[in-house]
Amino acid sequence: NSKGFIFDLDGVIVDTAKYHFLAWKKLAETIGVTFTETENEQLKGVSRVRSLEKILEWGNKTLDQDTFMELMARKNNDYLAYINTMNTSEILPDVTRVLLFLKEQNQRIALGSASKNARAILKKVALFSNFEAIVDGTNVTKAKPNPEVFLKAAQQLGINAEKCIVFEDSVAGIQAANTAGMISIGIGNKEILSEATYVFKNFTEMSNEFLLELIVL
Ligand code: B16
Ligand code: MG
Repeated sequence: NSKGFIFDLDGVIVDTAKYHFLAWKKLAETIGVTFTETENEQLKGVSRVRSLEKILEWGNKTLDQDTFMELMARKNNDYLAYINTMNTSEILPDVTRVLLFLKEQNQRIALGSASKNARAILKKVALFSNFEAIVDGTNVTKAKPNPEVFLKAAQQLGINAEKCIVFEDSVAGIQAANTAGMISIGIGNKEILSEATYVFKNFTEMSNEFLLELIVL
């Protein structure tokens, strides 16, 4: 009895949103746009291109295509400098316990992330080998809430969508999981993630008994 457990990366396994924030803030300042933590919240789960488009919208700016591409590259370089400092201490609480428990129960584990840097991040926090399948920003053409990322992950695992469970911190990601016909588990705020099948503040609140129920479901 094997289910497919699909994890989002940023906000579920690690908190890289703080590094995205620092890198986008620096970039926004160079073009005279203010960028706040509240705005950063709205970029969670959103692709790199769409993130810069939104920042420009908020700041009422337009850029030619070349400058747009150059700024995205600059942001990513700054972001990668932060990623380079990461180690296992940045794995969010109880993520490792959940991954090991699922593995022990012979469950299938995949990553479903919008980030093009997902593989690099997983390697920095030494979790790369825990994932049988990795679908990230380099493999998908349609961003969450489109279910493509999770459907591809299920396909790579060889598990039917209705036998998959998705852990997500963004509203768009929960919607993507629901549209894919998967069980969605929100990690974060109950009010914000109200469309999820279940919501937990973080993995420390999620017991092994609960995981077993998902497995036998
Ligand atoms: P990159 P997730 C997402 O990761 C982040 O939440 C989002 O803020 C970021 O813009 C996006 O990845 C793209 O990241 O610039 O590294 O390609 O939550 O889908 O794991
Ligand atoms: Mg996320």
